[in-house]
Amino acid sequence: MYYYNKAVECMTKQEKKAMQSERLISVVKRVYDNVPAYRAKMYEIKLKPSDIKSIDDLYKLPFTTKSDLRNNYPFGMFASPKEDIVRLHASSGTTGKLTVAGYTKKDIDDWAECCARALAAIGAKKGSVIHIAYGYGLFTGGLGMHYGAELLGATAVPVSSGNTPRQIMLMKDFGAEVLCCTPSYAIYLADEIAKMGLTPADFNLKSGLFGAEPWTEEMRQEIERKLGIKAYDIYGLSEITGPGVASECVCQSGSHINDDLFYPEIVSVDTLEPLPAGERGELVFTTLAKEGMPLIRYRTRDITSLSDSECPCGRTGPRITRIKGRSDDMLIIRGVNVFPSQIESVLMSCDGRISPHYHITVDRVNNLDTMLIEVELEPNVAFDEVKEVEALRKKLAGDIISAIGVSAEVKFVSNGSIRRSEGKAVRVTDNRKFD
Ligand code: DLL
Repeated sequence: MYYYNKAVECMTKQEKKAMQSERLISVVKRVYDNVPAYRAKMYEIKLKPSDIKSIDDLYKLPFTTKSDLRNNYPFGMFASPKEDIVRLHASSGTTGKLTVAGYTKKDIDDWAECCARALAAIGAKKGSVIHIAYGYGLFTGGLGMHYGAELLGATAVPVSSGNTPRQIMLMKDFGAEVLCCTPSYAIYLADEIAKMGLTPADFNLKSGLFGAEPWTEEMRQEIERKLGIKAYDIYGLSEITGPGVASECVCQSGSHINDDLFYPEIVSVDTLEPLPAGERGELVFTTLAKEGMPLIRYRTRDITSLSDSECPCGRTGPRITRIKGRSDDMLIIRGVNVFPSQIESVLMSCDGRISPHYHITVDRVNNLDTMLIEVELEPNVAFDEVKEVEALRKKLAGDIISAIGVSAEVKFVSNGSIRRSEGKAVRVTDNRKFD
């Protein structure tokens, strides 16, 4: 096992709690003194910073949502003077205004450490070549991993996204050991590598840190098989910091949260009451050490559960299970909640001939919700007879009903017709009008 900062990553629960309590007291004071929006929220519920005496008092504090960020666009949530902000990032999301994040020098250092921890946890070290194909720019993926790689002493290759043939050439020629990109782009890269007549043996790749979008266990197996590597999950969001809020170790049993910096809660989506470990709900974070834009009980909208069972790696922080999807990209189809990731699981476990390239279109015809799943078959799949294709299509449709309780029309589409993405894949088109 390898750690970047073992003292913190393997700290006892009591030591961690003392650290978290001390940090919470200080961050609450910081936002109360410097962010009018927080002072107003606390004033409304008659809460003073002195009422927060330990991490156990967290539940007394109000939640923060994306609307708070939007209402205070662009810099209204900052708790540091403008001249101390050394970096801005922003995330577009799928709707509305950008949400902006501001970082002080110390925030950038802490974030770099999170990414260094993530890389170290999967075996990267000084000298490892890290191919960073996350976008560089306002999106946090590229620069986040970049600073982490450099802090670790590894060799960062800042390829950014796009120009796939060049990516493949550089990965091969520079001897990349770790690939960092979205899981959907990893599959795309793998398919392009195969098309070029290359195999995993032509590369020096050992592992990948994949995140920025929901993916499934089946997708992990597919990436591992096609690229001949170990595929690990990395989670984060720009409001909290960027990649590295949590990430997997070699045990592949959930992402360890850097809870010395980001305190997690899981709350019920309906009641917002905190839920115990193991129960699925919305992930909420309180930043414990951020200066630029500290956030208190920030509702991520990501649906997951916490696990505090022991991990063989020795890290003591709680882990999040794979993100199931977002409460706001959850589809409600004929009254049933459906996450695109559930459909992906079915597609990928039904038959080895189905590719991970799919698109879901939801519509409303005569007041009834309909769902069309267009999916490509693996390249070079040949059927002897048309009825075989039809049988596979029927099997898939049957598996979907049994798994999610909603029927869908399944259509096999020609290879390459599903739009490929170099960043976050767009999996769903919802044509229903709700207003
Ligand atoms: O996606 C940061 C990031 C970059 C994470 C590179 C990992 C790797 P945003 O653009 O602000 O930041 O989007 C954050 O993406 O709330 C989740 O809904 C989703 N997301 C991020 N990582 C994962 C993951 C970056 N591993 C939003 N699994 C989050 C599932 C993820 N969803």
